[in-house]
Amino acid sequence: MKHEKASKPAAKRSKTSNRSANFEVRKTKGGETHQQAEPSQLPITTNQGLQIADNQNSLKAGERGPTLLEDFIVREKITHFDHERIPERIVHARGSAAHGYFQAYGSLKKYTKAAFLNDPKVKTPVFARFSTVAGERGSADLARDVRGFAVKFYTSEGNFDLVGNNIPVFFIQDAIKFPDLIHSVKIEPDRGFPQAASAHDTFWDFISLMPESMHMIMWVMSDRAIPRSLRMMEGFGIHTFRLVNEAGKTHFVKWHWRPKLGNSSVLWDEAVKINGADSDFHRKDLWEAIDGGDFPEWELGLQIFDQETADRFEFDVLDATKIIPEEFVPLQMVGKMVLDRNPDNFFAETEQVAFCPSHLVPGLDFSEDPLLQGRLFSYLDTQLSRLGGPNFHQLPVNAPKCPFHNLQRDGIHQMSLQKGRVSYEPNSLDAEAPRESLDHGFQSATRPVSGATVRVRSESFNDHYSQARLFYKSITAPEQKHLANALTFELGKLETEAIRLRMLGHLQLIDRELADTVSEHLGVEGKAEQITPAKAPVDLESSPALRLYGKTKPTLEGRKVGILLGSGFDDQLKRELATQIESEGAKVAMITEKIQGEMDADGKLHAADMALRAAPSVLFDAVVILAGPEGDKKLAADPNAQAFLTDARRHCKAVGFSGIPLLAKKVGVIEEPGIMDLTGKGGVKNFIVAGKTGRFWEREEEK
Ligand code: HDE
Repeated sequence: MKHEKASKPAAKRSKTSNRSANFEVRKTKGGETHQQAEPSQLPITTNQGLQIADNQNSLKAGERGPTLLEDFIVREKITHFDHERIPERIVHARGSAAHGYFQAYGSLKKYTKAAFLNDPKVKTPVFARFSTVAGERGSADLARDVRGFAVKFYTSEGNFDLVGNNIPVFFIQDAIKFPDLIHSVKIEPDRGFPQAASAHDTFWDFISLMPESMHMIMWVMSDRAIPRSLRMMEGFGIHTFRLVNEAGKTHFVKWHWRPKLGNSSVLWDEAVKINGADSDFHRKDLWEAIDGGDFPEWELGLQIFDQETADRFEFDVLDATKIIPEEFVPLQMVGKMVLDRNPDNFFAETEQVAFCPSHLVPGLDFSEDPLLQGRLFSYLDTQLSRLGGPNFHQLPVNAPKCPFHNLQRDGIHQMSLQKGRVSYEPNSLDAEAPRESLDHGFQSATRPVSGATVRVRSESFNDHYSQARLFYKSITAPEQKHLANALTFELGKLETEAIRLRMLGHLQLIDRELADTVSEHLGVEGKAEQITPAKAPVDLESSPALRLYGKTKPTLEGRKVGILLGSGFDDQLKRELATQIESEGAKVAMITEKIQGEMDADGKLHAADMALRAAPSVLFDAVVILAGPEGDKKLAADPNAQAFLTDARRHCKAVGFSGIPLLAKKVGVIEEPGIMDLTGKGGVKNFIVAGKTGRFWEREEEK
C-alpha cells in the first residue's frame, strides 16, 4: 500500500491544472477519447497492479453485444465503487475538518503532567472536525443545531481527543437518555422528515418531558445555533474533567476554545436563505480561508478548580446541564490552536477520523459525570461498525504520531505485519516484546468511590431552571429577541397543541417575559400548562461572558464584503474600498449583473467574481453598491438588486453607496444607522468602521 506524502502548505498549493494537456489523446473508431500515459506518468492499473489499456469500454461479445462476466476489470472497478460509502455517523454526520497544530503558552506543571500542555516549544499536530448533530451527511450547513467541535491532539504521549461542542452544556444528564434524545430530533422514522431540523413534534415532545434539557434549549434557540462561520464560534469540552500533576494531585477542569476572529452568528432569515443559495456555506468558508492562507485560530482556556471550590457551588459539577460562570472561575488561557492545512482527501480524513473521549494521555483524567461515563463506551463501540472493525486506529488520520506497540493481534483490516511468535504478556521468549511502563504509563487518578449500586439521579442534579434563566438574563437584548423568535418558529411548527402548551409552561419557569412574548407571538396567551419544578428556580447573578456579542473588539477580519457594481461606477472609489477592506483582513467579492463584468465610468470593463443572481447579500457580512446614473437606474429596476439591498438592510448589515441612488429610494432606504454614502469625505473610512461593528440591531424590524 502506497501513501501519498503530506501536501504542501495550503497557501502555496497550486490550482488544479488541466492534466489532459500532458497526455497523448487518442480517439478510437467509436469516437471516445483515450488519454495515454507518457513514460513519466503513472499508468492506471487494477488493484492487483495490472496496467489497463482501455478505461472506456467493457468487454463485450461483439461490438454491440452484451458485456461478458469475464470482464474482471469492469467488475473490480464497479464492485469497488459499489462499496465506496461507509455508514454515516449516527450523530454529527455532516462535518468539515482541517489539520493544524496546538502550542502551549507556557508550563502547566502545577496542575498536569501532560506533555503537550507543558512545553511552549512543541507544536502538537491536531486534526479538528466541526459538525452539525441532527442532519445527515449531505444536509445543509446552516441548520439550527449544536455544532460539534472535536479535536484530536497527536501528542508525544499518545492521542488525546477533546470531543466537544460549541455550546457549553448538554440536553441530558445521563447517557442512558442519549438514544431517546437523538431519535426524537432526527427524521421521524415513519415519514423520513424533517431533515436537519428540530422544529417537529417528536423533538419537542421529548424535550417538554425532560425538564433537565431547558438550559440547553435556551442555547440552542439562541444565535449560537446558527454560526456565521466555523471559524467564529467557541468550543467547549462541556463535562468536568480532571488534571493530574506529577505528584498525583488532581484538579477539576473545564475546557474552552475561544476564536481569534470573535463570535459571529447569522439571523434565522439569513440561515434559511444561505441554505438555499449555498448549502455548503460553512464547509466552503473553512476550506477557502485555509486555502488562502487565513489560518483560523482559537485560544484554549481552562477553568481549573479544586474540590473545595466545587463543593461551594449550588449545582453539581458532574451535571453536564450546568456551566461554571466565568465570573466564579475565570479562564486561564494556556495555548492556541491554528488550523493551517486542508485535508488531502475528504473521505480518508474527515469521514474516517474516529474521535473517542476515552482517548486520554497521562496528566488527564475523567470525572464521574454520568453523561461522560456513557460516552467513554459509545465512541469506541460506534467506530467498530462505522469503520468496520477493531483496527481503525491504523488509518493514517487516526494513528498516533508517537510509536505504539502492543500484543493485540489480527482482526479485520489488519494493516500491520505483526512479527514473531509471542503475542502474550508476561513472556520470557521475546526480550523485545512491549512491556508495562510504571513510570510513564497512564495511571488513573485515585479517587474515593463508595455507595450501593443504585439507579437514581442525584438530588444535586435537580435544579433545571435557574441556569436557563441565568442564560436568558445574561445575553444582549437582540439575542433575547432572536431566541424568542426561534422558539416561536419551532413551537409554531408543531402539530400537537399539548406539546406547545407544555413547553410554554417550562418557559414560564425560566422567564415570565420570554414566555409571554412567545405566547403572544403564537396567539396562545394564558393557555400554558402549569409545570411544577422539582426544585424552584432562583435568580443568579448575571454572567456577561455568556453573551455572543460585545465580548471581542469589533473587526472585519475573516469577513467578506460584497460590492455590487452597476455600469458607470467610479473605479477610483472601488479601488479605495477594496484596498481598505483587504487591509482589515477581509475578503472582497465583486458582483455584477452578468458574470462577464461591468463597465466603469470610463467605459473600461471590470471582471466579476460572482453574478448577482448567484450572490444574494446573505452571503456577505457587509455590502456596497457602486453605480453611475445609468447603472443605478438599471439596478433600481432589477428585482435581484432590490432583494440584495432589502436583505442587507433587514439583516442589519453595513451598507455603502455611491451617492443616494435610485435603488435605495426604490427599496425605501434613506438614512439609517450603518447605511451610508461613500462619496463624501471620510466615506470609505466610515464604512470600514461600520463594517467592523457588524450589525446595527437598532434597524431590526422584527418584533
Ligand atoms: Fe457524541 N457521539 N455522544 N456528544 N459526539 C458521537 O461518535 C454520544 C455528546 C460529539 O467529528 C458518535 O464517532 C453519546 C456530548 C461530537 O467525528 C457517538 C452521548 C458531546 C461528535 C456519540 C454523546 C458530544 C460526536 C457518533 C451521551 C459534547 C462528532 C459518531 C452520553 C461534549 C465527532 C462517533 C466527529 C459523535 C455518542 C453526547 C460531542 C454515537 C452516547 C455531551 C463532536 O459515539
